[in-house]
Amino acid sequence: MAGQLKRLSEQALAELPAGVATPAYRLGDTRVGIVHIGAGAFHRAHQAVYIDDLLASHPDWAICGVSLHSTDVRDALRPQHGLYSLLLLGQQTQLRVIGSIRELLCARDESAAILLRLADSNVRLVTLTVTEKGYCLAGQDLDTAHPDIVHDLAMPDEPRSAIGYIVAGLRQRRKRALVPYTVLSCDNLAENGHRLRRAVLQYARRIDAALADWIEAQVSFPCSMVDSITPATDDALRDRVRGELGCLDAWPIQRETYAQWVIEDRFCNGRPPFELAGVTMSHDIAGYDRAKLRLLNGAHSTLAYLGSLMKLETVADAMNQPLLAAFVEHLMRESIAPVIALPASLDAPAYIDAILARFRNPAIRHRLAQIAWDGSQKLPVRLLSTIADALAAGKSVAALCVSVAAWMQFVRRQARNGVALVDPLNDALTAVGRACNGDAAHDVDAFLQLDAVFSAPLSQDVPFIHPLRTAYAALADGSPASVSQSLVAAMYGENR
Ligand code: CS2
Repeated sequence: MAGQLKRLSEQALAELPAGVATPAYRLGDTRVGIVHIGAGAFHRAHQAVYIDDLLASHPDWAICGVSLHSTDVRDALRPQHGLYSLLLLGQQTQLRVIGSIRELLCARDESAAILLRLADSNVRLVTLTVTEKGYCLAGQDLDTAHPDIVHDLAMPDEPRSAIGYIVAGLRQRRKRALVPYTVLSCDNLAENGHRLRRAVLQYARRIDAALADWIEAQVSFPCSMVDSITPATDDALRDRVRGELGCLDAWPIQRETYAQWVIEDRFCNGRPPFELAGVTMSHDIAGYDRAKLRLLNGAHSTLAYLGSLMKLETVADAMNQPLLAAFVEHLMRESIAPVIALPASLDAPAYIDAILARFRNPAIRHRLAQIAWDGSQKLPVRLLSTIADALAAGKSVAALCVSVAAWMQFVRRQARNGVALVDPLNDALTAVGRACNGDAAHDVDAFLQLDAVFSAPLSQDVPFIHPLRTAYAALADGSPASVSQSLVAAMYGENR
């Protein structure tokens, strides 16, 4: 029974069942060299695992995991000495205990300790997974009206935002004549390093122009591409891990076996030997980034909205619907791959095959509702940029418009049912959703007014608006029958 089980801890490691992989190093032999902002499940399932692979031979790169808002991760993992279990789901499953997060801090009540860490000369790298909205951007620029940015500009020594912390740390290092740290975005955003650099510089310039000049000259912000499907923790996982571990882990996580990390090799203060852990170091990651965001994530969001309209629960459920599976395959092969610039070395058909197989992974229950979160932030990078490229190339956007229209119908349905969206634009989206009356021209135009999602010229582009209205009308009430009809129409229309 749970009540009688010991908690996962450093002492418990020696007693774990033989099949459970444990850290290949003594926790006490490592030293914090990385501060990671946003210690959520994705970080723990991805970057922290690569670092876990390195610590036995390179103990100076352990992680201090920072949460900006919630104390949950810290409170769950601190009593476990930062240890947590990761269930890898593939043809065979593997349970592994990860030890690379050696310190956990929460900004809510440990701000001073975080700032101290950022000023620690042993820390040479700051990494981030704060999701699209954590960058506080309006378009390409820093959103200076964002409440956290307004707060941080007024009180730069007591920051709330990731940008505020990065700059507060760099400010202290400059004052103490320390070498700055590299700032590495690990978020699923196109050109993540460039965006982050721009936001940091715009913020720093408002505080201290000389500081901004120093950051501009001294700090590197490499881009990176991250990939691994990581379904949220659920009770089934907790139960399974408890059974296999024989002790209690307050927050186990899970992911598919597959993982990829491509990092631009531009570091201003040394770096872990990432290659040894299977990371691809590159000087041009834009192509990899585009392939991943536009193909995998574009298809994922498409399945999330169409599948939710059809009242399906998981990605695998959606892939079990032959028409839906055929549609996302068509979308990737015919509508996305031909219009985006992919890396020369990438075998696009094989990459798409692999994505389809990953979506079908029967070992994973990846809820569509989780992928549907934050649509207003995801749509521009995952789908709208491809639509802009297709239009520029004079190609049909009919199938891509089905994906966008499905999001609109999803928003409309949630608003009608009084269900709040997990989305920073929830209020604006719900207002638009409530004002929809089912007339495609009226409803689509109302959505297109949302500048934060649809910027000009796309929002005024007739070759986009016309098929979008058609797709929206075809999805009608979002019933499985109307969804199926609209998929057939879009595929047929594109093949003509
Ligand atoms: C998903 C991603 O939730 C989502 O929006 O599309 O988290 C996806 O699983 C990862 O990007 C895969 O690397």
